[in-house]
Amino acid sequence: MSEFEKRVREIAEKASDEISGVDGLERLNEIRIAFLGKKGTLTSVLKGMKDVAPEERPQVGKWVNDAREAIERSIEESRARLEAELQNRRLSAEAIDVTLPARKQVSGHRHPNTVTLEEVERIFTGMGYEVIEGPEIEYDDYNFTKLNIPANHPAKDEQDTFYITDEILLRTQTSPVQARIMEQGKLPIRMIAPGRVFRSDEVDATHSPSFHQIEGLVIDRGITFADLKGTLDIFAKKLFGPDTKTKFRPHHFPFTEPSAEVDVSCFKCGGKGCRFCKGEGWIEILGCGMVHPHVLEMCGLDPEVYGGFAFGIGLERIALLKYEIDDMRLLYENDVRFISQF
Ligand code: 2NL
Repeated sequence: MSEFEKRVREIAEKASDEISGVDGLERLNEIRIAFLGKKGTLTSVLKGMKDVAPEERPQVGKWVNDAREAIERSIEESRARLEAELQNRRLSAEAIDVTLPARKQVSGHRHPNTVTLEEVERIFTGMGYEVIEGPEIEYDDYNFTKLNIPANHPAKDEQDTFYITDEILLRTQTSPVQARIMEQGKLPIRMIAPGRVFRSDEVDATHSPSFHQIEGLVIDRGITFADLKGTLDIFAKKLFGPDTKTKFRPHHFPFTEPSAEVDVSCFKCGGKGCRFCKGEGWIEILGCGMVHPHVLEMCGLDPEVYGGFAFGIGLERIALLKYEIDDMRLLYENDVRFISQF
C-alpha cells in the first residue's frame, strides 16, 4: 500500500470515528471543517500532490475524492439523525395535554348604575336633551350660592361636604354643571347632568358619602309647570312601564319655586300597597320644580323673559328600585357575581 493510500485511509477512519461519536450539530460542523475545510486534514493531502509522480496523480486524486464523498455522506447522515432527535425533543417538551381543564375566560359586566344611567340617558336624549358632564371639584359659589343657597342657609348644613379650601369643595349635586351652562347664555337649554356627588353621610343601606345624581334642566320662553309634569310623567312611564302613574307632592327646595317631590305608583302591586312600597302604593323617585327666579338672575338670565324647570334624580335610588336590590352597599362592592345578575 502506498504511503498516500495509507494516509487517506487513516484520515477516513478517524473522520468516521469522530462522526459516529458526535453529540451535536455544532460539533459536527467543526468536524467537517477539520477534515474537509480549506485547511482540513484531507485537503492537505491534495496539497502534497506536487511531490507525487505525474502518472500516479490520478490514482491519488481518486482516493482523496472517494474519501471526501464517504465523509460527506456520513456527515449528512449524522446531521439528519441529530436534527430528527432535536425535533423529537422539542415536540415532547411542547406537548399539549388536551385532557387538562380549559382556562376560564372571565368577563366583566356593566354595573347596574351604568345600565340604569344609560336607560335614563336614552329616555331624555329621545326627548331632545343633551347629556353634559362637569367637574367633581367645584367652587362653593357654583355648588351653593348661585343655586340660592347662601352662606348660613340651613340647606347648606344638611349637605355640608368635603371642603378643599374655603371656596373649593367636592360638589354635593350636579346642578353646578347646569349653572355653568346657564351662564354661557345659549338658549334654549334642554340638558341632563349625570355624575358623582359627595356628601358627609354615614354609610348604611340607603346612604353613601359618594353617590350619583342625574339632574335635568329646561330653560326657554314660556315653559310651565305643565311641561314639567308631562315630561316627568313620560319619563316615569318609560322607566317603570306604561301603566305607571305619577303624583306630584308639594315640597321645598331652595333652587326651585314651586317645588315638588314625585312619586310613582308601585310597579310591583300597581298601587294597591304591598311590602315593596311598604303598603303606600307609591314610591318616591325624584325632586323637581320651576327654576327659582333668583337662580336665573344669578346665572345671568332675565327671569322676566326666561323660565324653566329642573329636577334631580338619585341614580342609585333608581337602580335599587328597578332591580329590587335592598342594600346600596352591594352596588359599591363590585363583586362580579352580584353585578352580573343585572
Ligand atoms: C332631589 C332634588 C332637585 C334641582 C334638583 C336644579 C338645578 C338648577 C336650578 C334649579 Cl341649575 N334646580 N336642580 C331642582 C329640584 C330638585 O333635586 O331630591 N334630588 C335627588
